[in-house]
Amino acid sequence: MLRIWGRTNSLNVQKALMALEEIGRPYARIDAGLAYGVNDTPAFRAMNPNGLVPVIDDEGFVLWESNAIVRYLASAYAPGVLWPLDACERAGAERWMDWQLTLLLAPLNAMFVPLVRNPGSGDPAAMAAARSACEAHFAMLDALLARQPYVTGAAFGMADCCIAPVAHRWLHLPLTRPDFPHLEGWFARVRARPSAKVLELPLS
Ligand SMILES: N[C@@H](CCC(=O)N[C@@H](CS)C(=O)NCC(=O)O)C(=O)O
Repeated sequence: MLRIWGRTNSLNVQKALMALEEIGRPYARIDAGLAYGVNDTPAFRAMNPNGLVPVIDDEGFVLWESNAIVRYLASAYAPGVLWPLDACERAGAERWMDWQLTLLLAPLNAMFVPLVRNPGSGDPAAMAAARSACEAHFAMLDALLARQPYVTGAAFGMADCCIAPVAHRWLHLPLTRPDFPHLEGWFARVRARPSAKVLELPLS
């Protein structure tokens, strides 16, 4: 059976869990990271030398990096469903996945950590800058979702698995947000999917 290592409150783990739920492949999850430890053991580092979650082991195929995991699961088990077969649609989806990792995540974390994980730990100026970066980034996503129903394209797909956990954090941070109706409409559609149960826990 496929195994996945990672604590459920990690957004990177949630991406992979969402993809697993979508493809319907049975899996066993092993708690790892932060209070659970495990990710600092030699056995774990033999799988992922970064010592980070998530990691999957699919019948001997070990893979780390959340977006790579989502791409693997989508292409191996859901071609034409999570994984767009059209090269342009697939590249368009991958662009938003890369954008999430390279541009969206850092400012989101710069707010999430001081607001939720280590309350009061943030520098106010850095938090203000992170907040305006997040607002600008989510405005881009809102504009995309005004033109198409899902981040992946016409149907729910791999990019939605990668961005939903980040949007979930943003939409539940204890702060006042600009009105992004298309983002919120998309998130409501995503949240109605059975796979979104992996997001249904308080931010921590
Ligand atoms: N780029 C990596 C980042 C992985 C990462 O930063 N994982 C965090 C959790 S979100 C982690 O393992 N932190 C250490 C810990 O939980 O102990 C990915 O997308 O998989």
